[in-house]
Amino acid sequence: GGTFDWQDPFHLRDQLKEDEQLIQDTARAYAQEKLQPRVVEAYREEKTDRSIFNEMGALGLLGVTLPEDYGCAGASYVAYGVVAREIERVDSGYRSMMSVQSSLVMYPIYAYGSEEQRQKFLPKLASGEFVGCFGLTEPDAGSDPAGMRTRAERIDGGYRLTGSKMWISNSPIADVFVVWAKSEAHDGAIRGFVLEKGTKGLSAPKIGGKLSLRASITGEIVMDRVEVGEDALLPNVSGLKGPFGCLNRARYGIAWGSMGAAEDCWMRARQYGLDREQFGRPLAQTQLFQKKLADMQTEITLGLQAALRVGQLFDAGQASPEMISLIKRNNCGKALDIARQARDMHGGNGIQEEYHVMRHSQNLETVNTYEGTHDVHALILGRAQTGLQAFF
Ligand code: TGC
Ligand code: FAD
Repeated sequence: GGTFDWQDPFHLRDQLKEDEQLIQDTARAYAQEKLQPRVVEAYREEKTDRSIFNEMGALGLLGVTLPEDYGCAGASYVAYGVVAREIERVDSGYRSMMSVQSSLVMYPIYAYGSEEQRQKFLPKLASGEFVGCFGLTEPDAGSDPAGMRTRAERIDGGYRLTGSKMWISNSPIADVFVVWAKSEAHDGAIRGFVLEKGTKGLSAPKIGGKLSLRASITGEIVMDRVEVGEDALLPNVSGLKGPFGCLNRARYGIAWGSMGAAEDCWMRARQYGLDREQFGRPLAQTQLFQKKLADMQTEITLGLQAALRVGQLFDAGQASPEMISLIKRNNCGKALDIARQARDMHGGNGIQEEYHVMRHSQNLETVNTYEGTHDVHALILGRAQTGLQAFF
């Protein structure tokens, strides 16, 4: 007969390869020892610590799937997933910082960029010397990025970009901006451009007042006739499949990461139930409490196993966007439910910062919305099984 480990019912750890286990250990130790002690204050004060990029870079956690030629670890997509899980166990905002840099900035420069662009940007993004951001969403184009207004006009020797991007993770502290625009020189096709901080007309004001993801800075990207050379264009992709190719990777990582946040809530709710007595017994000795713990354990176990399966298919070159929509949607939705339950199970203490569960719950509201909302992923899955487009 098999043994039952209540924390890891399907022995997920044993399903990882040895190097993936080592990367998990590195990420876990870093997250618990270096990120956990500062998250409460960072969240309360809405402060993003720039040095986190340098720290993650030094450990090889940025762009972990990209080749060693560019200063990266050359690891698997499964390894990328476990890194996301360990970082987000502390805070979704910290995972956001990592996943934007890795999947939305380094990946497109690697996959769609010229060799010069790769050499110029990737090693510095890998080490954390540069911070990157990804501008797709606009004030009037969120779920429907095809409706973007940002445009690139042809000028002598390059392009002039005009438009604004909204809700951009890392933008106020970014050195490198991967932005998507409709390019007049390419029949209006959506093309990617790599902009650099300090270019005339480029600014990135912070968006304040967020009640979610407060440890991760978010801003706009304003492009007021920003002039760049031909070398700013990402030469090797055209159309929405450019940004979507990046989103596939980030969404996949979020499917793992959201489970990390859920696990933290589950573990904390269990411990709280063991420690807290009401009516002469631990809360954990009541049927309702145990049912909630069983539901959490079940959803997390299934969600992680599904993420691992898609990761293995990713590494075999066989993952499809619909598989990723399925796990992004399910795992974010389930993680949000679990965090809200864990908050409830803590009673009044659950609203306090030192118990962490309400911060996770607030964060997961964003995670459920960005990278394609819960409902947008339902429509992607609905289209795939009916052949009918229900977006409009
Ligand atoms: P549609 O007609 O479906 O497709 C247009 C073209 O794109 C191709 N494509 C994909 N390619 C690769 N991977 C995918 N997942 C793809 N999905 C579509 C498609 O083949 C087609 O190519 P072509 O060559 O035939 O032109 O496009 P649509 O306009 O109908 O799109 C519909 C919809 C709703 C699915 C899509 O627009 C969507 O996913 N909307 C959600 C937008 C979104 O996810 N935004 C994310 C912004 S970035 C972000 O949130 C970062 S937060 C990260 C953090 O901080 O951690
Ligand atoms: P909308 O598209 O206006 O959606 C509003 C509601 O309408 C949702 O419930 C949605 O599901 C629903 N809806 C939309 N269309 C349909 C439909 N056809 N049928 C039924 N319901 C529909 N973007 C970037 O480009 N880069 C980033 O780094 C980035 N970081 C972010 C960080 C944070 C903290 C946040 C909050 C967002 C970030 N985003 C980023 C933007 C994010 O991707 C968008 O918020 C998201 O795609 C949703 O777009 P929207 O906010 O315009 O909502």
